[in-house]
Amino acid sequence: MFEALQPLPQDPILQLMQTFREDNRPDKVDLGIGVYKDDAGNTPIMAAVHEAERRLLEGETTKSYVGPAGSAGFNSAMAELILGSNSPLVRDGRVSVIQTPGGCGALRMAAEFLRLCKADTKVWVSTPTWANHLPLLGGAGLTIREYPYLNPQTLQVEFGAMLETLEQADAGDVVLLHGCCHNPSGADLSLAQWQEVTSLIQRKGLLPFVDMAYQGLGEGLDADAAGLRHLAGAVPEMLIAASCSKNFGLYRERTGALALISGTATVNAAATSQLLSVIRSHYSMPPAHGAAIVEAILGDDDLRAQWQKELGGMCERILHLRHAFAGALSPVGDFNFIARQRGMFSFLGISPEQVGRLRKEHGIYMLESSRVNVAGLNDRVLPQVASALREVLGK
Ligand code: PLP
Ligand code: TYF
Repeated sequence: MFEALQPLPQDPILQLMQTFREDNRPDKVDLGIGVYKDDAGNTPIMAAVHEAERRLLEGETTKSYVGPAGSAGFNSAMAELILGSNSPLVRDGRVSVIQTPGGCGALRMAAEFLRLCKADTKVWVSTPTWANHLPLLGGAGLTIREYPYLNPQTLQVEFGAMLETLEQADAGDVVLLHGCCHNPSGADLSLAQWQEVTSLIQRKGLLPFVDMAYQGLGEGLDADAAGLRHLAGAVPEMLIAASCSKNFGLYRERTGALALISGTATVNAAATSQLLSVIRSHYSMPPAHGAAIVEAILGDDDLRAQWQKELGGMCERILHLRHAFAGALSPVGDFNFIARQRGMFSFLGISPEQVGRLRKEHGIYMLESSRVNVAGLNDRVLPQVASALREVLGK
């Protein structure tokens, strides 16, 4: 049965991570995979996470099963993190939050749930979007449609074209939006634009689905969720896939959550029971460790304050690097859009051939699309990257 199978290429992002590891040039620079890095190029465990783990190890008494929804304490802490404290949605029982294996688990379970709601569900995704959205959502049987988002010339949001295309969506279609720190472009909607999209979604009866993978890494925990919260306050139904991979640095622990918002508490109870049944038929229950860490941090004033301070430092470092990078590239061209964008990613807008030269001749790694992870920079390598880019662009 297996003999007919042909080998498939790896995920290009993970492949690039491996190629980078195997490169033994000492001055190589990794701007590829989206993991946060400190000035030394490391992705350290956050101190708050370390401390939470220490406490868990001491206090843990059982490894017995938790259940398909995961930990109730984690789920309510995540509801507050995503929707804000005192959310009327939580108070009215219109939202349930379910612990999932990473943001990917949330995206896939949401897709499976949507297919169960309506077998021929269409989901509109931005052009471009995170490459994994296609297998995660399309693989569950949803039909993928695209709306224009980033103008490839200006590398800015083409909002008019986005709205025009979404006008063509049918009632019941799903619209996937990036909560903040758009991957791969870093170009986010302003709050005024979120408000306009919200009106369109309401008027046309579309179902919003927000992927929130970088809360706290754009401008701050509340600022990054402002658009999402506006939307959640205005529509009857919504889905949110949240990830704790970046903002808690828990990548390999596979920690995330899926929020399901319904029109009434009664509808939400029934919908949640269906979602839990979908989960049971896929992996039964999520892994516990990462969620226990998040729960310990968010449930303790000191640990929470420490985590917020560390996350704030990461966010500030990225903002600093965005300005410094745009400045360092000013002799090469106008890269000021990088300073205006948010989160870890921006496109440089150079060709795959130029990307290849940067890697081969200068040991500078980025995705073929020219997406860079700004967090992979530091003040030391900025001049090196700027001069390599200058050479490759012939400036
Ligand atoms: N969504 C986006 C846009 C991402 O960039 C990522 C990942 O890194 C995720 C979702 C999910 O990440 P994870 O499954 O590691 O939580
Ligand atoms: O876009 C990125 O680089 C991150 C990390 O299969 C990532 O979202 C990349 C590939 C992948 C899972 C996570």
